[in-house]
Amino acid sequence: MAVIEVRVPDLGSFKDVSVVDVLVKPGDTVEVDTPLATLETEKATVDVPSSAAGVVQAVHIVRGGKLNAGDLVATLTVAVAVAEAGAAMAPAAPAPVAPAPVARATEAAAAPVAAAQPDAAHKIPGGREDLAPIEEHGFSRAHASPSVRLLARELGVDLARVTGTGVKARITHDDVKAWVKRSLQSAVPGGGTAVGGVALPSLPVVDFAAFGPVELKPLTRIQRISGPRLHASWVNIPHVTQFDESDITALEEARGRLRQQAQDQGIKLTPLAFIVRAVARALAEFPKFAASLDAGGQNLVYKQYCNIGFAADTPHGLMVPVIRDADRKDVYELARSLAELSAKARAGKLGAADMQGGCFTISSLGGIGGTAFTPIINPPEVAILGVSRSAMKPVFVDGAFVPRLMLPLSLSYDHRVIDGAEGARFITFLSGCLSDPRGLLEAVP
Ligand code: CAO
Repeated sequence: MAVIEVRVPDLGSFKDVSVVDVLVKPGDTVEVDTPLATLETEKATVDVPSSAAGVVQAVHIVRGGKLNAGDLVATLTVAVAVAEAGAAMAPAAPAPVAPAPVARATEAAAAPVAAAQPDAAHKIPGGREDLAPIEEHGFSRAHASPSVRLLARELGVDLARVTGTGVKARITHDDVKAWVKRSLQSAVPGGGTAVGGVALPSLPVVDFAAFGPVELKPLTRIQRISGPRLHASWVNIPHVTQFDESDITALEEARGRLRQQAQDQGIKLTPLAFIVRAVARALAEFPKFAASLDAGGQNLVYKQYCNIGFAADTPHGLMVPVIRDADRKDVYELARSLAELSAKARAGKLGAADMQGGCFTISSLGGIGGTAFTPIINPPEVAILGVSRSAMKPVFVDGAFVPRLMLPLSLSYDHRVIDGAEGARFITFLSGCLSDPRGLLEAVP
């Protein structure tokens, strides 16, 4: 028996190359060309193949370390004849970077198949290929050339999951591309499609019962319908949320004066009626916020009507009834519509027509609490206003702090349609409308 050294082969112009994986440990039996380690240059990953068959005596590198051509990778105990044959190749003349990561054919053929059975956490219903993070050990053992490895890294494909169709099951460029194509074409959980041509990674499946007793309760029917819609909005629309605070001290004084009078007519005049009125005015000033993208995403559809939806919290789940022609209603009529539609929503009596045709949505959590939130746009609309609970705050006015009632506003908009400056202008205008109740109390022409 003799001991031979396996060193880093010629790396061309690359220096300080990273060790991304160490594939053997002392005691392992290796054959000629068994990969001992995987190195990653700026351009490709390459395996350091064993120059002889034998048993690994010691490994001299660590994962994450840096290596240069000629550095010692491992020492092997080999039969004397092998040592003599291999001596010419050892340290003085390192094996050429035979670029090829020369995994044994049998092993390489088996690896992708075994790895192609991901664990439960990576399995997605519907047979979608999962863009799970690359698992380096399996990746480095896959039978593929450096250029295929580079392509796979660029596309985020774990080669261990790809079945090779080349000679001796070698993974080809086309195999990687076909895998990505399958991944993009297949459906995502919940029955949707891959988003914007990109399949979403899956979330881990957790066995909660392993940590204690649990109880299973189904989502409500409305949650099952609205969940995928909210998800689609969240992942399809680039949301920006713009915050502001409106001084509604004067508005609340006016509302206080009118409240009893409204109540006598059976109307509950909450701040929301004024907010709907102010939003209708802001939409008239900034019609883009009531527009929608057409199906091709190349044109904006401007609407000649102003229907405003509002989120209603009901025992069955979140519903969004729509107030038709909100711009043609005064605050009393708006308050009446709000009350009627929310009662209908809570009784589960809204028809489809009550929830269609909205141009813009308001989600008011002001009756409950909170200081701000980031509402999710209700497609095909392009903006939504979140309203939080008003609070007395010290505001610096004319050289002194004075107590003012401030209403927090959160405007989310679709950044494909609305620029940040427009978002800021809209919310500033809206905030100004709410600060001056005279405009909101005017009779509607
Ligand atoms: N700041 C302070 N107080 C407020 C307020 C605000 N921004 N908005 C409402 N209030 C007050 C009201 O004046 C009322 O007080 P009084 O009973 O003393 O008069 C109280 O809060 C309750 O108001 P309300 O909820 O009955 O009426 P509303 O017009 O404000 O809201 C509705 C109606 C249907 C929007 C509301 O009941 C609701 O369902 N809100 C939840 C919406 C929701 O879930 N959004 C989240 C969607 S995303 O998951």
